[in-house]
Amino acid sequence: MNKFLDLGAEVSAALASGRPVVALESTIISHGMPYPQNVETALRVEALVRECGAVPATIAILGGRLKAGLDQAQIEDLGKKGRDVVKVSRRDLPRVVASSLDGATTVAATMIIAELAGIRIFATGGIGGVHRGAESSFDISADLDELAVTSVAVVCAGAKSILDLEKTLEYLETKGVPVIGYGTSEFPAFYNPHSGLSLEERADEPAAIARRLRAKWDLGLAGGVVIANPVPEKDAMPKAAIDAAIEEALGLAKAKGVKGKDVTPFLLATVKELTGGDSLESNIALVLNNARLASAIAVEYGKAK
Ligand code: PSU
Ligand code: MN
Repeated sequence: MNKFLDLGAEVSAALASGRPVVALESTIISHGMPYPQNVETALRVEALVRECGAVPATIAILGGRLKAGLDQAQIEDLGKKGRDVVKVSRRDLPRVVASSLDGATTVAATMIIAELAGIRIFATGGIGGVHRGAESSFDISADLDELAVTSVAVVCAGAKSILDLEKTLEYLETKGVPVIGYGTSEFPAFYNPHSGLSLEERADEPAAIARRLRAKWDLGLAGGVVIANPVPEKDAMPKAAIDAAIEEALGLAKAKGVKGKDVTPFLLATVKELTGGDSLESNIALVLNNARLASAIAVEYGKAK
């Protein structure tokens, strides 16, 4: 095992005996949702994964140690610190480890640590992507390049339309990353199941997804897979309301000159403010929905050997 990595006791036992494990990220806790809903959601997600027959492994960096499997007090602490914790993507990992800092891991960094731990399935809310205006800003999330090289399947509700979803899909195609719609042939737009962008790959059963993951990795094709799980209609936000909030948030980001790794947290927080509690409710519901699907895939992946 990697010398910087610590597995939680439950995670370690599950991996040793080949039982299903689902990785969970921590930037969604520190930067993605306000306290206390972030902690409540993280704990509900863990409980749901257990109910579904898998072991949750929330991933973060504490005192410079990579952690796969946090306890309740550690999750509570990350949630309370919120944006004071370093948001860690691939390039931040060495600094945070070498300086013994705490870090909340993005999709990219969570994938890296999950792969080091031997965890193949990961549930989150939304992935990063190609930002609108990327043709001049060059702002493309490191999550996409991570998906190209790190062999972990990411279950998400698509991506928020703070991003250019069409370019995001093009980029994933270029990088050889399969995008599988679960029960849909359309890429979901996070708060809403519809983006109007079609997907070539669809699967209607967790077992079918597990077989595709086996096929990819047994072919020696390293890299991730995006499993796009639409938010249930009952939990979706009306497209017009969310689009208006996103436009306003993008305008504010531009006016304030927000740059680099602060762009995504700024947009997420501003959209949340502008839409009140509704978007948070929707966000929580879709994360739970993704945890349920990821658990089912992890169970099937264990059988698909
Ligand atoms: N999108 C969301 N919620 C999130 C994030 C993105 O809807 O919490 C977080 C994830 O941790 C993701 C990161 O990996 O933001 C992407 O940040 P950036 O665009 O700076 O790569
Ligand atoms: Mn960026």
